[in-house]
Amino acid sequence: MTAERPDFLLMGVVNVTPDSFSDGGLYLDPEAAIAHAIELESEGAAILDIGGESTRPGALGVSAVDELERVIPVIEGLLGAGTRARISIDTSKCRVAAVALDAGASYVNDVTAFRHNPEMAALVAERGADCCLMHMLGDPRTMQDDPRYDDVVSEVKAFLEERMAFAIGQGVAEERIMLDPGIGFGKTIDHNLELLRRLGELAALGRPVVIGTSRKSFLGRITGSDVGDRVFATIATNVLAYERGARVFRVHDVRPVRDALAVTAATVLGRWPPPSPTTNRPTSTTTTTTRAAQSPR
Ligand code: HH2
Repeated sequence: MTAERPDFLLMGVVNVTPDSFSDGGLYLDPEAAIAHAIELESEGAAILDIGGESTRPGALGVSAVDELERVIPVIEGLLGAGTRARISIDTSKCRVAAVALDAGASYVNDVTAFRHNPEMAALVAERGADCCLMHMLGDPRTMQDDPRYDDVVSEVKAFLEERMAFAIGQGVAEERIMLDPGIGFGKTIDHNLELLRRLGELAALGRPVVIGTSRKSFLGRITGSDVGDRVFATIATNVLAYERGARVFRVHDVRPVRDALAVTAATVLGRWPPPSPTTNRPTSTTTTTTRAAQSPR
């Protein structure tokens, strides 16, 4: 046994929204969101992804003021509680990202890859923040209306290359960039499966690949499982994604995915690190059963 750290990171999802597809309304109260985030950190989340706007298909936009009212108390509360996890702000608005970075976030997760607010790239560069650039076809209102590609993997890869070049052109250091194929964002079930199957082609871009399959509707379509009962399917996709080169896993159910990936990584690498002190606190393995939102992803 060696004392090496795991070579993957878990990004715990903290949705401070009334309408997220799997946990909408559960963590709208800042105290509930902070407690949930602390729980996710204790289960092994190295990054806490705080979002104040749902991107589920058909979601209506939220103003920057409303988004800030939701996320800033949570970021401040977490830092006040002494979190050691990195705080990610899940937003496509430059203003929200700027205030979140001021409040102590150090990672910007933009599902529009700096297309919604191109000036966000310069902000990320100036602050020396890390960022995740994600692929989406269209926007959340329309993205699931008959999405089409000639070759989904090549097109997503070309998009991510172009967005990475844009970010670098705006001064973002290449080593600050992570890339995400955007599972469920303008993709059919077959598109999602092909992206997972050929994820190695995206990992070949040389930047850490982030993958977000957690509880998404294609898993429900394949298994018949309700949104609160998709942790097993989520694990299958994350294990496959790790094996194909993904290294950051955006999940709602941190503990079960952490255990699955620890064993996967140990098998692939032929060595196994012991759990770090922040990740070995015993917690319930029961996954949260949540109400299904109106629009499945
Ligand atoms: N998926 C969601 C939101 N943000 N960010 C990245 N980088 N990758 C993803 O796959 C991704 C993401 C959607 O999940 P969730 O936040 O649970 O739902 P909602 O958008 O309804 O709040």
